[in-house]
Parts: sequence; C-alpha cells; structure tokens
Amino acid sequence: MISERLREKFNTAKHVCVLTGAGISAESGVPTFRGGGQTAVWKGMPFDEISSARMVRENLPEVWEWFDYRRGVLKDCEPNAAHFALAKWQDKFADFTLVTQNIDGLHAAAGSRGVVELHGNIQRAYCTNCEKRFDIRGKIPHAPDECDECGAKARPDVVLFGEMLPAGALFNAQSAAVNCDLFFVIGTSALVYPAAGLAELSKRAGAFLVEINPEETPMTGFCDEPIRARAGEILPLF
Ligand code: BJW
Repeated sequence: MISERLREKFNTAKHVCVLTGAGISAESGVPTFRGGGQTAVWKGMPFDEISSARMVRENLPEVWEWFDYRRGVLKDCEPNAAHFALAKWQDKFADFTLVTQNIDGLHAAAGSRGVVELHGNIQRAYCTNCEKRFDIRGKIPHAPDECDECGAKARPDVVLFGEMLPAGALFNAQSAAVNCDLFFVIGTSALVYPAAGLAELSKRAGAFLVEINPEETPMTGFCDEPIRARAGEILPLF
C-alpha cells in the first residue's frame, strides 16, 4: 500500500507538514461534513447555513444549540490509530507541523503538540465584544453564555463560513507548507479554502504531495501519490 518511492521520501524527509480534515476523525465516530454524516443537516438546515457568520448575527441561540449538540456527540469520541500515528511523527522529523481543519481537539488528545488549528476549537468560546476566550470543556450546555468582563454574548470559537481564519494559524500553516519537502493531505474533501490551498501551495513550492483518502477529491489529480485508504489503516504502517 505504501510504495518504495514514498517510503524513501518518508525516511529521508526533514521538513514534513500534514493537513488533516474531518475524515481523520471518522474512525473515532465523529461525523464528517460531506460524507453523508448525520450532522450534515441540522433541523433541515444544511451545515454551511447554520455554521455561518450570518447565523451568528441572526440567531446565535440556534448556533449554540447546534454546537452544544455536537459537543455532546464528541464527549464519547476518543482519538483513533491515525491520530496516535501522527502524534509519533512529531518526534521523528527535524521539523514537523500538524495543521488541522478539525475543531474536535482529538489530535491534542492523542499527544500531538502545537497543533495548528485553522478553524478553531469547539471546546472554546469567545466574547462577541471584547474577544475574551473561555474554556467550555465539559460544560454542556456551554457556560458562560455572557462575558464576565463586558456582559456581551459568547459565541463558539470556531471559524464559520464567511469568517476570516486566525491570522497567526494561517501564517504558520502557509510557512510550513512552503518550507516542507513532504506534505500529507489526509481525510479532507479539499473543498474549503483557504485550507485546501495549502496542498497546492506546498506542491508548487516543491514538496512531494501525498493524499490519504478512501475517496477521490479535487486534489487527487494534483498529488504525487494518492493513497485510497482509511487513515486509521494506513498511517500506523509508516
Ligand atoms: C476519510 C475517512 C477515513 C472519510 N480516512 N479519509 C476560494 C474559492 C471559493 C470559495 C472560497 C474561496 N476562499 C474562500 C471561500 C469561501 C469559503 C469556502 O471555501 N467555500 C467553499 C466551500 C466553496 N471559505 C470560507 O468562508 C473561509 N473563510 C474565508 O475564506 O475568509 C475570507 C473571506 C471572508 C469573507 C468573504 C470571503 C472570504 C472559512 C471556512 C471555514 C470552514 N468552516 C467549517 C465549519 C466549522 C464549524 C463547524 O464545524 O460547523 O469547517 S466548514 C467544514 O468544512 C469544517 C471543515 O473544517 C471544513 C472542511 O471539511 P473537511 O475536513 O474536508 O471534511 P469533509 O466532510 O468535507 O470531508 C471528509 C473527507 O474525509 C472526505 O473526502 C472523505 O472521503 C474522507 N474520509 N473517512 C481518511 N477513515
């Protein structure tokens, strides 16, 4: 399943960057967005409508209901073999960056350090006025609902459609993408930008590009080595 060519690249690479998406957590029981998962629609509303900047402005309580529901689902989810395999990679390479679009915190739970979270984290909230951050882990429904400093409403610390990504996270991800010699794109449909653009950026800067996904994506044809497999079955084999 892993070619000789890729083994050689993997064993000699010094700078490695990995981009993960919802698919890496699928084997932990976290529903994906576009794979027919059960959370793709919420009360008849497609997730790109409920997970949008507009909904935060127009109906924050409903946005919270959706996120608290998903935090409930996540409560019973543990990291899987793919998360654990990537946690080992951080000690194998001179320079290793793990970038994720996931908001579930499962990479950190598996022991990965310094994970670049492009789309935020579902276990945090922030004040819509002063941007104070709150750790809401274990609090379902979330608390506080209002900021203890300024009294404004709290919202999930998650990047929704139409919102900017955290500038520092995006900068770190782009730097790692252009400076690596091996780039893995794992478990993402590669449809959402700017995250999907990282793989393109990396390849254009000279990296060897590997995709791990049971399905084809718009990135597949652009990859040096597409691997049609589940992340949890292939990553422990490296
Ligand atoms: C397995 C597997 C197994 C299954 N093993 N694999 C350029 C062009 C066009 C549009 C845009 C553009 N630039 C920006 C945009 C707009 C928009 C966008 O990209 N739209 C496209 C959809 C058309 N982007 C944005 O709005 C972003 N902001 C932005 O660009 O700001 C600047 C700006 C501001 C104002 C106006 C314009 C620009 C923000 C994007 C934020 C995305 N947020 C979400 C929701 C988070 C909250 C929530 O959780 O509800 O993040 S969307 C959702 O998709 C979530 C994910 O992180 C993201 C990516 O999904 P992912 O991870 O790829 O999952 P799936 O489900 O799609 O795919 C799973 C894959 O796994 C599948 O391929 C399976 O086959 C595979 N799989 N089992 C391995 N075992």
